Amino acid sequence: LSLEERLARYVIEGSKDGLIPDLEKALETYSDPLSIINGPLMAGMDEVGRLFNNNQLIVAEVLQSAEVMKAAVAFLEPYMEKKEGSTKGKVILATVKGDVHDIGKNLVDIILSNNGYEVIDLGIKVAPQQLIEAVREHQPDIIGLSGLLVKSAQQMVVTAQDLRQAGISTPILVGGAALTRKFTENKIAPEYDGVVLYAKDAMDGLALANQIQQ
Ligand code: B1M
Repeated sequence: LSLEERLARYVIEGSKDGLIPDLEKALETYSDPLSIINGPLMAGMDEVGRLFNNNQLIVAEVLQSAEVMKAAVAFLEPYMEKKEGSTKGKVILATVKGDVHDIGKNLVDIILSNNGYEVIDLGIKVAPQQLIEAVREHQPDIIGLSGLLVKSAQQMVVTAQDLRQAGISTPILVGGAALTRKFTENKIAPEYDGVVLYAKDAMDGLALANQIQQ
């Protein structure tokens, strides 16, 4: 198997045997750590999603795949480009109520933190009320919401409504596999008084955060 295929395999098989040496090799051949994540590791995760959908994997196996992805991200994180200096703004991050998927959110956390943002991560399954309290306490410049389940897209609409009712209009950045730009523009944004932007991946999230903070 090629290095690329092996990296995808670790995620698909949920095995860490040989992962770190291969990641070390990949650091020499790929242009940057993020392209290792976005390339072979994500390809592996997509295959996991496909197999899971076809009932060829069970939740426990998908959990192991997630562990491999997390271990890979943790290993690669120190090699990612970091911009030191003044803080560009404060971001509150959360995976919405009812959703436990956090790999994408954690990636967004790393990318934003490495690029001058102060990130407050509220974790997973964050109910609107918890978010509202955190916004009042921390006064962020941006609220970042992640969700991967179809029901999470609807939960984002509810969250936007609850934030509006609480008098909050801080710009919201949304992302996650269940969302689209269209859904964001047509269903979430009309329920909110502030800006709502859709990010297709973590780097897009950074670009949009920079746009908001200009
Ligand atoms: Co689940 N899961 N899962 N899962 N899981 C999906 C999402 C699913 C599509 C798989 C499938 O069936 N094909 C499916 C959803 C179906 C649907 O709603 N339409 C699904 C399901 C059904 C479930 C359960 C219901 C299964 C069950 O229990 N029967 C259950 C739900 C539990 C719950 O949330 N209440 C469940 C559980 C799990 C595990 C716990 C086993 C595990 C998660 C572990 C963890 O996160 N700690 C898991 C996993 C790993 C997946 C898949 C395979 C991979 C997700 C992932 O980590 N991708 C996933 C299938 C898939 O997506 N292909 C699937 C890698 C990650 C880097 O990508 O999070 O998309 P992602 O982030 C991207 C972008 O979306 C974006 O940036 C990242 C890339 O740079 N992004 C943002 C994300 N958030 C952002 C926020 C931003 C900006 C960008 O700004 C704020």
